[in-house]
Amino acid sequence: MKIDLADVIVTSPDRNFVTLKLTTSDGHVGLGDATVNGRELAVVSYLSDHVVPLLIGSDPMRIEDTWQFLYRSAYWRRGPITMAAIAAVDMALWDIKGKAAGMPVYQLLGGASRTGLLAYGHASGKELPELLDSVQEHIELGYRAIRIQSGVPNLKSIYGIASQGADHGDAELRYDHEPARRGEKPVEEDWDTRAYLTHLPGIFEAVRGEFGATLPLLHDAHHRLTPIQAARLGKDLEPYDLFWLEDCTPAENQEALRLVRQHTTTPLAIGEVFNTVWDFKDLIRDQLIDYVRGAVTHMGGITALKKTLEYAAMYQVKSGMHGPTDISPVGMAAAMHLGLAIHNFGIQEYMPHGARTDQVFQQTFTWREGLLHPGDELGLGVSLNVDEAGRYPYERAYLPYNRLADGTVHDW
Ligand code: CS2
Ligand code: MG
Repeated sequence: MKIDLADVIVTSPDRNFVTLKLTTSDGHVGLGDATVNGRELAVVSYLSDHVVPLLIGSDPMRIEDTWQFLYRSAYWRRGPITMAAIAAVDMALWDIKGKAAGMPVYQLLGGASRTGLLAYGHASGKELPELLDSVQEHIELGYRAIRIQSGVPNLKSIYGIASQGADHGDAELRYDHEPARRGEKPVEEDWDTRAYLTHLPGIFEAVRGEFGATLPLLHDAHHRLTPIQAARLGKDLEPYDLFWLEDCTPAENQEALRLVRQHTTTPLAIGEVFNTVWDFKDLIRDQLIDYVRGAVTHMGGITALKKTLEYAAMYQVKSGMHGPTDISPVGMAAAMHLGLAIHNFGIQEYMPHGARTDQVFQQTFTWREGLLHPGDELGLGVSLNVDEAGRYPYERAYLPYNRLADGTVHDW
């Protein structure tokens, strides 16, 4: 069996997606997600101009060798664009191998270690009443764990608030699901750490008051705090027993989490912007985090994330794979297959995709009683309707960025 065709398909049903479609001499088709939000075309070029010529005529069954070849022969390693390109090839090869072997990918990865994947949903509100309604709504949708994002007084726009879509002139848009704005320039937002740190503990007190002590609650600080501010927030939230506090501080400097860990027992999740095991190495070895947020699409594929999670298992650190709508249905399927097979599964992020996206990508996963399951179709279990994809050409879009009151650029 040889790879005969390699197509890089860009479509923008509800948002931009980049998908690699490999076709073999035996007629097997493999799909891989290569979507990097706001920088999609960079991966398209990396794949089309540099990787595709290397795949044609190669043996699709050699997944590990192909991974090592693409990672080492490039000479220039790591980074979001390179690792998303390698991830797409890797996912497509696992998809092909599952179809050739006549089984779903999770069976190739060692079989199911659980009946389904606990997943969390995204409740949010500019004000408390809206937030409490959103929590109730997600409980009724079957979520057994819920992320809490709240507006902050005097801040116009903040990450993670669904209803802010209307403020950006698109009432249909769930801003927490899709923060990237179509347009020629990124949207500027405002940020004030003191206002946020003062406001958030009261929000969790109210949510616990309303929904009790046992509902698993998560929060995403979205990289905006210094290590000592993150330490303070973690401590202030301890009484509300969070499932996790996510991306509490930018973690290029992995040492930063040591200061946070010294001051709080609130569980910490990090890594959605990471691309290799090296970004996690010290954080895992020194027990500075509890959940690995890496996504299959951004961590170099199933092959690489599986190794990172096996390393994490040695330190009892669990998976918490990134699963926003900018991870395509193919990337989500890959996350579910890996999550079903590994032992140290923690939780899966789950943001349902839009109706147009569901027309372009036919998926077979199930959502039942708060658990996801990838389904038992062969391979990854996702197919791409190329004609439907062709109806939605790429549209430039950017993630917002932050400026402080004095005009300083700040982490978004
Ligand atoms: C977020 C994402 O889901 C999350 O945890 O951090 O929504 C993130 O903002 C987007 O994926 C960026 O593209
Ligand atoms: Mg996040």
